[in-house]
Amino acid sequence: MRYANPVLSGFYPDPSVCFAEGKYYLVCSSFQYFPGVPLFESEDLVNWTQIGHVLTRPNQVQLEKIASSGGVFAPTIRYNNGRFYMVTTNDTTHTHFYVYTDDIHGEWSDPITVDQNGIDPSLFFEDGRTYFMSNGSDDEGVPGVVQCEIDVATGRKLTPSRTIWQGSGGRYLESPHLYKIDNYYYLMAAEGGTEYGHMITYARSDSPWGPFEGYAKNPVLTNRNKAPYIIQGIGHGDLIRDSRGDWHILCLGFRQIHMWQTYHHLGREVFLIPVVFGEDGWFCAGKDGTADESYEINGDFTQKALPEFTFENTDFGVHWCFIRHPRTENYELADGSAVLFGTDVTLDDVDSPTFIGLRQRGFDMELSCEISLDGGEAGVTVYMCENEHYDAAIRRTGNGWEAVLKLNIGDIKHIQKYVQIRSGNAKIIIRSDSMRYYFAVQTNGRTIELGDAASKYLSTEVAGGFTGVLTGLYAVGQNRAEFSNFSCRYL
Ligand code: 6LW
Repeated sequence: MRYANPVLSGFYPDPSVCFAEGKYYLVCSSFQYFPGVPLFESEDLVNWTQIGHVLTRPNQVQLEKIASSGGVFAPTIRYNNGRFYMVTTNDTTHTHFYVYTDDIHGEWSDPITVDQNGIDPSLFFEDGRTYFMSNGSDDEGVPGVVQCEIDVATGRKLTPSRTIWQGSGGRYLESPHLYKIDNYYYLMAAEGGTEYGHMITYARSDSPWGPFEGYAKNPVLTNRNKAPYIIQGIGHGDLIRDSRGDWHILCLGFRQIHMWQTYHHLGREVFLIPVVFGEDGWFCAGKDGTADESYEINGDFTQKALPEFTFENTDFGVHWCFIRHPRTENYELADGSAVLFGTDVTLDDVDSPTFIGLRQRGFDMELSCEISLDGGEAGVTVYMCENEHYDAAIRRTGNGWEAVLKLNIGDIKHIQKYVQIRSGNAKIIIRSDSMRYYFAVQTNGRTIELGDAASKYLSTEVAGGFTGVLTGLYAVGQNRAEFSNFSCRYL
């Protein structure tokens, strides 16, 4: 079967995967968004269905007024003795913590913290022992991949934290994962930073404590010299064996908006790359150590296209998310409609505006939604963060109603167009391709073009940070906004 990358499109960075009870489970970073840590299930590593989130209760993660791209960094998911573990870092509070569940479709535990520095924690279980590793520096101050043994019931350290590998020389040694495969312990990590120089490297040893011998041809996977090519930034991955015995890396990467335009706004997405072990026990990845758009995988199944996203076929508790902890009294989310009550908190604030969003899943999108509003402002935003977002909205004015397109690009806050309309009832329409967004409003039987704007100003290269664009419904002002007939399709 031939599949196309990314296998999970849109802002789902830092993938980690495990196999349990006949299925694969995948988690991703979520930063300031709530619920935290999206959780996916798959039977074939190619088709991923979101089954919920790991951090569903505010007491599991502190997100109050945290900076965008702070909060929940790269998670790792592992399965041991009938129990799933998800370990991550709240980068804002500099805390590593893990939660666990015995029912992947149920609730997860309260957090258990581990006192080691750095980011990107991972767990490795063997013979009743639990190894905890992250990047950072050890108790002696030596930087690298740092490891200790913990009591998994309490998170208490049983050994000092020791640096076990310092990578192949690239900057930002991150995302370490330890595996036992046949006779060796393999330590796989990312280097180069989550940018155009990103890469995956690895080493092996006959002990989980090292010494580790680096793979002679590191990096084992990178697109840093693959150009011109749309897929860039390949790195931060997890190794997984499928049920047929074939090996793969699930890793992040991103897609530039154009071959010659080094911008990406959809965030870091998930790529599936084949891995082959040689006789000597060293493995290689991709065709030539790079990530391509399409590969063959063994198995008799098909890769499903993205569905149309509507209120009927999405679940507010599974697919949608809030910015930081929502004030739940401001939402009435039912099948078929979403009622949002606005507050004085706006999309420009480092706070929790009334907003529900879905990740933008592809470049070529057609989105529409009807709004019925009694005052203030409500609309649809393509939202990268509080500094970079484009809002197509309707709002009450002193003497009536208007439709408006607002472009927010860093310090530049620009009203592209405003047009008087007759009532607070209108349909917002947003179309996009990789380079631009196009905005329109339909009301009283006429369609009014509000204008268009470049996607690159919502990109990571402009906005900074680690997230990607969400399409969000929002309300601002002391108002009631009813959203209905939501549809979002990818062409
Ligand atoms: C993550 C680090 C990284 O913790 O980006 O791609 C950081 N790599 O490993 C935030 O996603």
